[in-house]
Amino acid sequence: MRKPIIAGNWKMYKTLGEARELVAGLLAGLGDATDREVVVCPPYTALASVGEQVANTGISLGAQEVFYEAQGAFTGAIAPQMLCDVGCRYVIVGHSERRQFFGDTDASVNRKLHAALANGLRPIMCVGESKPQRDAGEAEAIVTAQVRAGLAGVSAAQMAEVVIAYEPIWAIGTGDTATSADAQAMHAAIRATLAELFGAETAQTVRIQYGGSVKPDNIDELMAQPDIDGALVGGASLKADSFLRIIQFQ
Ligand code: G2H
Repeated sequence: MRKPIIAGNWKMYKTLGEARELVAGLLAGLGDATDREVVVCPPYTALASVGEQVANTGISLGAQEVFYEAQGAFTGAIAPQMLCDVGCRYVIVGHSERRQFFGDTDASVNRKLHAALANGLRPIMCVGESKPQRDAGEAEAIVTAQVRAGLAGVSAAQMAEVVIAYEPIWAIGTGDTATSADAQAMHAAIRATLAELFGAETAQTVRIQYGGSVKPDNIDELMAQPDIDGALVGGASLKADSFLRIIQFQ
């Protein structure tokens, strides 16, 4: 009942030409499967171009970040309506790299999530623990607290538009993936938290992606877990062949 969602987070990679080439490769190999959703999240500079390229295809457009104000003197920031204007359907909020390098907090992530929802964008809210936190046995407490804080003030009805991405920080870009059992355990804990917040029925409908060194050779095992509903893919989404293989998980 939860449609799997595979999203590529290109991070700070791809010029316009490179972006067009990658999307052309994806469109050529995508086929017409309708049982899974595919999203690409290029850097801001390529959003409009990729937006035109994927219009009316099986690929949806997402942004990697958004600011919570509608407009104003906020140098360097991008507003939700600007993302809608270039065809975005999704936006990532609270990626650990934004928390680490750009000052995002649970409170700012929550404001961005609300701004996205208010403008018809579907937020992909990232949560995840660091290695020291995991080693200290605090992973579940940290992650579920991030879920509660990031979703503060959101209604059960709005959760139909929200995707959560569990990305253990120690697995990001390192080649270390959480074992599928560890990932499943955290996804189940996140779903239990959603059940507390919004009721069991709503919790069963929310899609929870795994992210952190997802690759063609680990996607099938991850997707076989009952509470893993998709993947947020960084490095392996930068080449058409590897991203297509991930999209075609068994
Ligand atoms: C985690 C992920 C994408 P990677 O940041 O969000 O990146 O797959 O390169 O670990």
